[in-house]
Amino acid sequence: MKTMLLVLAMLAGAPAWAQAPEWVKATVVRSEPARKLVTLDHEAIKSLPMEAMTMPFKVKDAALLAKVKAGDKVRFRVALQDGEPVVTAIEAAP
Ligand SMILES: [Cu+2]
Repeated sequence: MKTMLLVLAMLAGAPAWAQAPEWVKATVVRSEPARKLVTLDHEAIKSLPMEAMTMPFKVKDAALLAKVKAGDKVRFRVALQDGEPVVTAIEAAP
């Protein structure tokens, strides 16, 4: 029982990014792995929320940008970290 309560307490305290956020469609405008930045022309992001726009995003890891380049149609996941949107996943649109 103690273990169960501990698990529940951990789940309740889990940060927002632990819940898989939605995939959002976008077109890559500029990819800058050296700066851990990617500029995306993105659709509306319900989870933030944010309307469709073109803007630069920080990426969690520069390696995420290894397979994307300007002009690519992609889908990505974004989460708030310290109140700032950060791309946590990005891949070619299916
Ligand atoms: Cu935006």
